[in-house]
Amino acid sequence: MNKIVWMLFFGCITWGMVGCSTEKEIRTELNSGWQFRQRDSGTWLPATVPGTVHTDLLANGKIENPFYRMNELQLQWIDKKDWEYRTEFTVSEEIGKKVNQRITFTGLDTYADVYLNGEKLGSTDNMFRTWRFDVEGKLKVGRNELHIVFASPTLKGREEMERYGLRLPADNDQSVRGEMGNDRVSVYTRKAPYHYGWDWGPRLVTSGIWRPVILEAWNDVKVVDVFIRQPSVTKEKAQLVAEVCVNSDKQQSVTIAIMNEGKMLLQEQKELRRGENKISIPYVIQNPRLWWSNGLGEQNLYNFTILVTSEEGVVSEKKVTTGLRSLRLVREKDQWGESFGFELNGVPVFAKGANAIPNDVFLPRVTPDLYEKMVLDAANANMNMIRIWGGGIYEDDAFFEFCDKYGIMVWQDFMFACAMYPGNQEFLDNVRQEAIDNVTRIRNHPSIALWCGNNENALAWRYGAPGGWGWKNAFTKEEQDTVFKAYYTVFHEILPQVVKDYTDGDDYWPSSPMAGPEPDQHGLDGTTSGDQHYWGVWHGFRPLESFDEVTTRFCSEYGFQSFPEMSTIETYALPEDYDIESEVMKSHQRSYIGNGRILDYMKMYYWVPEEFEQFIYMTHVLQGLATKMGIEAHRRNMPYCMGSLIWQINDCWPVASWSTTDYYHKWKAAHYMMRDCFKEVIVAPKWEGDSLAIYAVSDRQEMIQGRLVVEVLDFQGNSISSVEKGVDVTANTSTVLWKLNREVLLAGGSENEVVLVVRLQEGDQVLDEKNIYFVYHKDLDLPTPHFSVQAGEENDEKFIQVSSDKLACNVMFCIPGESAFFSDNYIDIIPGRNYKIKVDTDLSPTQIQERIKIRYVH
Ligand code: BMA
Repeated sequence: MNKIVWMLFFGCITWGMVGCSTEKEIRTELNSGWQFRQRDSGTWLPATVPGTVHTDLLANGKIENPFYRMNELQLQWIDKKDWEYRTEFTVSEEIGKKVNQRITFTGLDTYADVYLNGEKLGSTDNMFRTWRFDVEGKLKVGRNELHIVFASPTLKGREEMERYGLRLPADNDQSVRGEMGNDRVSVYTRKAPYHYGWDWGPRLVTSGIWRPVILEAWNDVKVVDVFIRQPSVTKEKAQLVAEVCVNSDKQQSVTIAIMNEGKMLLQEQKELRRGENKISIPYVIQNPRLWWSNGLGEQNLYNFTILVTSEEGVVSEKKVTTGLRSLRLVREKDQWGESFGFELNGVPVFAKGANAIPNDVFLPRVTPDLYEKMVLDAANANMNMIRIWGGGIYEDDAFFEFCDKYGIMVWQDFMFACAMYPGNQEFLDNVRQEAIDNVTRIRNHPSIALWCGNNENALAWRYGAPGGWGWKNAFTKEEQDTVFKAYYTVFHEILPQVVKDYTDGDDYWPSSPMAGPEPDQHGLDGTTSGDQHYWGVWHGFRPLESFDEVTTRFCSEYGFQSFPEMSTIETYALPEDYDIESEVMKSHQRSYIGNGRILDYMKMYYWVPEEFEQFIYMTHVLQGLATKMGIEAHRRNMPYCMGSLIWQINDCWPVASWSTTDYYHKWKAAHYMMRDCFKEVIVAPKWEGDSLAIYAVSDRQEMIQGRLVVEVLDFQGNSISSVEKGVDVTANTSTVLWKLNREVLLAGGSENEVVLVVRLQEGDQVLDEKNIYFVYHKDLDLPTPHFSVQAGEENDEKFIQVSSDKLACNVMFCIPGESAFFSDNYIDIIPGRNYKIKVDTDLSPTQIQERIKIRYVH
């Protein structure tokens, strides 16, 4: 064994024992001992890093809970002030001896001056960027002080606006609430747009050190980055290229090794130059274990380690976890226009999923556990895709790790939404660097499916054509050209170039929605090509049935609001506020049409209960119905339509919104219904004139030979008519299995007093079952049911067994004051059947039995 190989061998043993900490590199976080205060005034108070000014003020008892009642309004002064943070830390002799020393701020929100031991390291102006400062000669062995001064983001934003000279549109910026008059300053600052308010979000414009601070020290070699490119991946062979970026202080010879789970894949000797070295190392993995999305197969991951060994032993290393797959957006001309769908390892995948916003307005509160909960909520609802929407943030690494783990593909927007942005060189350079930082950070995740320029900017501007949101009217022709030039530069030049240069040929889509990137398609919502945000339901007040009338190749947004459940309302409102028109409830409803829309749709399909809690429950039922109708319409329309992403899976505070799980990640009715409608195989019956058309939609790769059973029951559970037949369910598409005549099915029964049960079976296994009605619920003669509920426990699992003497619709179970999770909820209960539902709770069966509460549609 020659010397280098020996060292490598030794390095690997060390790695096996202590988690591959090389002796040479030191990395430590500087997140403790921080204090903060309003700039130049008051006493220093303890601060949490990562954190925000708002959460630090809250922790010190200086402000009330911003989410409670209307406290938000009292807190608008915070973003008009400057704030400062400081900490002391000790540097060891060992660090002091290193040639290279660097402090990295992985997230500063936003305008900050950074000082080390009184000396200015630099200024920052983008919360999405990573800020690295070389501190050799400034860092001392012993005591050091970091001091960061944050300028008011809103006042600085106003300065930037004035400097730019054009007042750009930003419809969701709640400037008046923020005591900024009509100064919508959000777009001039590279900071999460939703901090300035949205139609589901408060206006709480934070400042702070929102991601960790890291001190690194090393001697002459450091692996700065590794990107595992995947030029070709099939089930026989993965051809990979490790793009390794190594910094070296001198010209020297090193060995670079790639290991997989402790096993050496290859090693190569390389000559390093002084400075940055970009090294490409091709390698092959035979018969790779491919990465699949949820429902299609396993989420196999590979843990690669890149080790650099010099004369001195292992000097630097980096670990990369990735999955091997080929994943692309397919846009091909077809008989209808142009397709828009994802293909994973050669399989066309219908994208089932949701849009996501940040999980909190105060971002550092989003722990890895919360990310896992959110991604699991998606996976457990049979989703395979999440769109990270452009008004939030580029999420933490943890989010992407969980997406990799649970098979959730990510549609990643860049952070621009519902606005136009400046085009001065400084801004453009800032955006370019932001894109490089984030693309580089997350590009190894196999879950990344698409990069998208922005949310709805093109649609809203609709350059060179009528329509849009009327923004152009505020500008002269010359100004319009300036605004559009800035748009074009960012979304058609800078961002696609970064995606091209820094990824492995990943797909880029300039804006969501759009019919196509060509100039004549600019800003058109796609129907025969591209993607679509279908807001005819809700914003357009069209009936829920219109989901079926409008064609879409990929529905990247649609949704329907509801209130959060009662236990969540109780966290922000008092009983005296329990009226949706009260000031407090209204301030937790940010859609200006929200309450009215909910009421109008409720009257269309149900009726409006007088009692507050029953009304809140009915909003869930209504949202569930809309969600079901949307998903079924999209899936029925497969393969014309290849995606259905609901707006939105989560909330950033407790609020009435389109979310299917609320701020506390509680499942609303819509989330349960989504789980059912996103199953691998569904029946999706639909009235078409006088017939019931029974569709089956299958994501399975093989044909299913099944049995379809259709039964009409009265509300006491008696059979009125029943038919069945053998059916072939075609693989990976939608098929009409049967068309049945309405009158024949009714067999003389009353349409207001019957339920139709459609069941698809494979052998004895029920693949799916749906209840549908001949008329809207508001026209049903619903009886008063009497329930029997028995709680029990089996193998440490609690459950309830429920039955009813008469039909009951959308039966909801809850245990007030407990966060019990019911495996099924909001279900129709058919008389004569017994429903066994698991209950995740610490309560005993007796306590469940005593405290369970039931609601149903009446
Ligand atoms: C969509 C989103 C958001 C908004 C939602 C509901 O188009 O992109 O801007 O919250 O509509 O209005």
